[in-house]
Amino acid sequence: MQPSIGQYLLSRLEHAGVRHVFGVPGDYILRFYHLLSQSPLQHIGTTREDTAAFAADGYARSQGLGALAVTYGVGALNCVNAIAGAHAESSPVILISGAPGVGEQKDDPLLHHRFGPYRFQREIYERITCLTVVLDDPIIAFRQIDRALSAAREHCKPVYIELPRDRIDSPGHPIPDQLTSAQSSDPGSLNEAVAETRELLAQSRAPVLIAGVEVHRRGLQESLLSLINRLQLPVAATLSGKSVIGERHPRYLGVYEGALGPEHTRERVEQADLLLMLGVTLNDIDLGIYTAKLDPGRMVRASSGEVEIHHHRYPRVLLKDFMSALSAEVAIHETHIDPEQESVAIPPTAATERPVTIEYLIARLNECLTPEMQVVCDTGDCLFAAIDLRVHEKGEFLASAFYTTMGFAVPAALGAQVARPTRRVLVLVGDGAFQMTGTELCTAAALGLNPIVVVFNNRGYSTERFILDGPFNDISTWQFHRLGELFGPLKGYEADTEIGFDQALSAALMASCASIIDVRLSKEDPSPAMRRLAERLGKRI
Ligand SMILES: Cc1ncc(C[n+]2csc(CCOP(=O)(O)OP(=O)(O)O)c2C)c(N)n1
Ligand SMILES: [Mg+2]
Repeated sequence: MQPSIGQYLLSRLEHAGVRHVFGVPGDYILRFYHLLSQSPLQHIGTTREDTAAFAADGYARSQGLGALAVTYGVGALNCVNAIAGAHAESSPVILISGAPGVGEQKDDPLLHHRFGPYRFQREIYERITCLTVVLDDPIIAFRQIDRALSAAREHCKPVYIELPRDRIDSPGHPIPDQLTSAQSSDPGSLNEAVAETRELLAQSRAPVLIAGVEVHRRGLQESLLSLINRLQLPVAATLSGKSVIGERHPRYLGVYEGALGPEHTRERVEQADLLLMLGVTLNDIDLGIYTAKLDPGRMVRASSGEVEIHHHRYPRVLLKDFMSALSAEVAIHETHIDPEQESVAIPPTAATERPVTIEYLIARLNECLTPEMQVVCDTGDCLFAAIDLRVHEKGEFLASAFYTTMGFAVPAALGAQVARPTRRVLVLVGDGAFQMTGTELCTAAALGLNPIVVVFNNRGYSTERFILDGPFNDISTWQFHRLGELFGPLKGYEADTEIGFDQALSAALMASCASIIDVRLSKEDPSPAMRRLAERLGKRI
């Protein structure tokens, strides 16, 4: 017997490596949830749909593809911000939305959750996904599912699958695979781009490689490492690409973010006579609000299917092909061997009874990070402070570093840890961002996961305060350390002093359950990058 459309969708998700589906049920998607409960996939219930989408995004960034299932209108529209973020940040999330049945829609009735013509929801998602499909025709539904899943993977973008409820149990029709073959490089273009880059590298006396977020999304970290080892180049990362290379690698220079990033990284990058930029997106955050001084005349930039060298372009060159061809063809160039140890040593930090500061907090976290830990960071000063965090070789740093939506970290950490339960997750989040989506910590606690949530509590929206202050930046005070009383197995700590923070962090590291540390920071204690950012943005608005 042919599988139903719902069964086929679940089996293709499983085949693509998806083991969990996040979301909140509703009557338009309930039949799909029933099938889900009978399948090998596990449903992870969340408190809201946007957190389900952030969790699926964290899951996708950790293991290649993430999925959520929600109801029509109220559920799907709740996900718009998070899916737009996945689109902006290139994360392959499969959004499955239930819908009124094809038969129910026939006379255009006013069914609950309707907010306009039934096609509107799909039209909204057409703008923020790489493909939308409505599975209303059993003849082509299986092919539509195959196309959607492969588009998400190929473009590293979210896709939207609408499932009318009277089609969930309809048998579909297997159609011979007619998928268009995956994108490929143009051999002539690739060869010329590699040859010119090789030539430039041979002439260069002080080249620097900048690695960006696309290297992570395309799973090219190993290829990057072999290229660096072969070329012996010093390497910086952009903020959105942070941790594409282990941040304790001897050739790592740190995060380059123009005038906002560390000075020693800025100097090395801006004094380079050749910049090899791989998978870098030129957004305002990564360019340090356009304080970056990157001369196109010294640049080779490979990303988004093309290579740009100085002021000319080689079209149809995929990043992965360019990196492997370069690695295979380039000779190790002696002048690139830099005897100086690039990585910044992390001095041990002695605790005192002084009030805890962001600088202290980051220094201490640097000492405690292990290769098994990954860091998930929210938007706010924690993101800028994290520039100085050094994630280990196999660790990872996940953040909404370009789209910069608040509320990303706690749910994305849930998704990341569900995807890789052996990794301990350290969550960095501001008090304001925690108030948006921190409720999802109850889901992590209930699942027996053990994230350590560090709340940068500066009593309000400090990022905004530093740009333009007013009473609108104040928020209500929460007793973060008491959330365990509500959320179940969750240990809470408060820390005002350096010693207090050390004790809380040690206890959290020892605990087998989830922990939250409420770190009371002064309102006047911005990270160095935040101070520089606020100066820039303050002038603009
Ligand atoms: C969803 C969303 N709403 C609003 C903003 C604008 N915004 C950027 S940072 C910020 C303040 C964040 O406050 P908090 O989480 O406490 O971090 P802090 O800036 O205090 O370190 C705001 C409101 C945003 N980035 N995302
Ligand atoms: Mg705050």
